Amino acid sequence: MGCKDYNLFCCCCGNASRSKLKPMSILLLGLESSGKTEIGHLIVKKQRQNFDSTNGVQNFTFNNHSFTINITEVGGNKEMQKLWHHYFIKTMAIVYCYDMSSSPSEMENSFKVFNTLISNEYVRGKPILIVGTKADLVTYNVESYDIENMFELEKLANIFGSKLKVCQNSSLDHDDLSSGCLWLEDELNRDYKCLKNRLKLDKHQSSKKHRKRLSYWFTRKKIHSELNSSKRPKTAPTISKTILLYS
Ligand SMILES: Nc1nc2c(ncn2[C@@H]2O[C@H](COP(=O)(O)OP(=O)(O)OP(=O)(O)O)[C@@H](O)[C@H]2O)c(=O)[nH]1
Ligand SMILES: [Mg+2]
Repeated sequence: MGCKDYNLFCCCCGNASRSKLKPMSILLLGLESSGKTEIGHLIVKKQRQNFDSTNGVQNFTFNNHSFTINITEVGGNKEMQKLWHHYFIKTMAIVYCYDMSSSPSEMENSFKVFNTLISNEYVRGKPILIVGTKADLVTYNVESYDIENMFELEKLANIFGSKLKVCQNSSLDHDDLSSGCLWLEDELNRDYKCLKNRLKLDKHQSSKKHRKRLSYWFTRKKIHSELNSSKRPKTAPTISKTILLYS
């Protein structure tokens, strides 16, 4: 299915009306300067105009015969990384970029961040495409399976129930990125209904948690004001015990 072009999703197979297109959301993450914006432009086949670092969020939208694909890149600097988790709940899949030309310690850091990402409750079980970028700047030969072995990616995928694929991209050759994208397309097509239901369930769970936190906070506030308003006997339970009894 799909063409052998480097588009994430084939755009040559039909002209379904926009209203019938199903939404598909993908999150594009990676450390600062790992090549996310470059990959976003390659996927949607757009010429990059701006080479600034992404200090915020950037969207790439693309339609194929049955889906409208919304790729959201969130900046990779330390401050932006703190915001990544806000986007997990709405995403069906992740494209994670790491810079193949970076030093071993930077690479290690990149996969440390990846470990935290894949273990998040709203990411577990979702398909992830890992893209090694800037392969043209690497002088030695590194294969995707070297990265899989080095960072024990298969083990991680099994623990957290996510399907993983590693591919590489260079400014000169996009074939491997293309096959990675076709893999992701297949995964999303196959599991579309499940992923849709998963997003609904996660949204429901998260608002339930939020309501619980709010009600706990209000109870605490109410009890505190009641307790502070009257003189308490020495034998009365401590404030924290009283809150526990009430909540
Ligand atoms: N040689 C080479 N340079 C690349 C490649 N991919 C990205 N770059 C360059 O690396 C720099 C950083 O790439 P970006 O795509 O902006 O990185 P980013 O991950 O979006 O960075 P932030 O938005 O700051 O988190 C840019 O100057 C790109 O032109 C590549 O495959 N080869
Ligand atoms: Mg960017």
